[in-house]
Amino acid sequence: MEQVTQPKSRIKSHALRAKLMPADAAAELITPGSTVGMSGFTGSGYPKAVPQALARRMEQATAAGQNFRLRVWTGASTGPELDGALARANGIEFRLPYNSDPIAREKINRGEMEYFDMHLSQVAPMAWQGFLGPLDTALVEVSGITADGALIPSSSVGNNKTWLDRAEKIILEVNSWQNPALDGMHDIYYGTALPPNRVPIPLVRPDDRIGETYFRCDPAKIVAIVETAAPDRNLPFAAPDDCALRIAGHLIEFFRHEVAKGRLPAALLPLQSGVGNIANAVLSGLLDAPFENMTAYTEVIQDGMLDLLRCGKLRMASATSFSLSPDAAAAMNADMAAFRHKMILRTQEISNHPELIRRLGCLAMNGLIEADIYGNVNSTHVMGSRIQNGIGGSGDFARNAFISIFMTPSTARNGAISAIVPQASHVDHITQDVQVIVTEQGLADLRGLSPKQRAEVIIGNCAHPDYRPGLRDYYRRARAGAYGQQSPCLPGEALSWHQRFMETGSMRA
Ligand code: 0RQ
Repeated sequence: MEQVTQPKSRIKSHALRAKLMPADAAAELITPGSTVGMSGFTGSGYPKAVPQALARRMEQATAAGQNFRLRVWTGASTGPELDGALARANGIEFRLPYNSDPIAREKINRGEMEYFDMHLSQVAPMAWQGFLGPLDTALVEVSGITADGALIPSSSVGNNKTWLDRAEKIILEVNSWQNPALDGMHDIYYGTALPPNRVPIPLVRPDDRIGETYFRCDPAKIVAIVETAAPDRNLPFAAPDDCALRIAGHLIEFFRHEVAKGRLPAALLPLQSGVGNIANAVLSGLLDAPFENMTAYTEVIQDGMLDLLRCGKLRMASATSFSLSPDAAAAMNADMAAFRHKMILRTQEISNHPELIRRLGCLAMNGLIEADIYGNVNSTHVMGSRIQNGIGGSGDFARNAFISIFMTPSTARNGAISAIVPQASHVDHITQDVQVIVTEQGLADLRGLSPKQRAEVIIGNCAHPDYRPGLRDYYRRARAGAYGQQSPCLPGEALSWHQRFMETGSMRA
């Protein structure tokens, strides 16, 4: 008989190997209506087999006229095998804290799924405070288990520490696709507490290590372990288009100016960069910029950051997750020895901690859906009611950054929508938390400006020329007819552009 060699197991603990089972059997241990804390942050480190087994159970339940739905907590967005599969099976009753899955988005916007969109730094503390209810099961992907039962984290850390601590029972997926060199890269801090017992977090530089490399885990709580060998699924980035390049150009020029004025050091300050094509274009733009020895204190390490690390311009990056295109992930995995000492993955309550962001003085760069002429920013709701993704970490960073920057093309949907509007249809970041707005048209430096001064600069520098006359006309009439002159507005008209879009498909008059 042909001899089959077993791949070397990533589970070094003999006691825990006894808990190995197929994904379908593990999914049987999760009861309908329960709350499951899953790993996953952007398309990294999420469980890939058990959620699909759960989705099959959910579909069978539906076919039998029964209901099988779960309350799902994660780190942030996950992949199609988790959010996509469960949402398609109509299996998510409630979801927190950030979602970018299109099927789940559709369910939320149809009112078929409850979604608690919250600051990412607040998920773990709220779970500990008990505000979110009990956690029945932690379903967490790890990249290995040591001989003494410690868990080697995967390509994202997210809220896993909290899920493992809080859950009544634990199901692990051990994914041998993950690079073994992840071992040693993580920094899991166990010093957080609830008031009145909180103490300062001893991190003063982005490269400080303040915790442990593994998750602690009570082996008695582990009820199942499933082995997988499946890739993380992040989407590829588009090559930066002209618009993204122009936004990047304005921002880099601004940084040069701030360095020249002595307001930023030559190495800048720790960078935080949101996800998406524009953020990635800015990072790519930094490749040719004159800043050396930069650092990043951010949520996600994306393609552009990897390039900066590779050429040495970025000295190190601290995050809670990778968010790499398939090509970049393959390139990193092939060259992990060169990268692993330059990267630290932390829990998201530390990567996004307001205390640390304020102390380090991060330069926060995030995307927006729309900004109004006074600088209030909507990051989440299209036309004020339809969720796009969620606030993610943008609020954690924007309020506490050294400079809080928001970036966007000046129009959306082929010019039918202006990203600069008379009044934001929903506000995630109040004007006080927004210091710079950048579009391909230009950059508005709002620091030290009153609302009326802000309006002049935002309309003049950021709005698309097609929409400037309309914005100026509205602002002029608001100056003439508003109830007060601090932030002049005409309440009956302020959202008329959005109304026009909903009626005609365009904001154009
Ligand atoms: O819709 O995909 O249907 O075409 O919004 O817009 O231009 O591709 O931009 O990918 O950078 O996303 C704010 C959503 C921007 C993102 C947001 C529509 C547009 C398109 C996407 P389609 P783009 P981006 C750390 C930081 C909150 C979380 C955050 C985000 C889609 O940056 O989710 O910052 N931010 N996290 O058509 C109507 C407008 C629109 C609009 C864009 N004015 N009106 N639709 N769109 N502007 C990361 C984490 O926390 C994990």
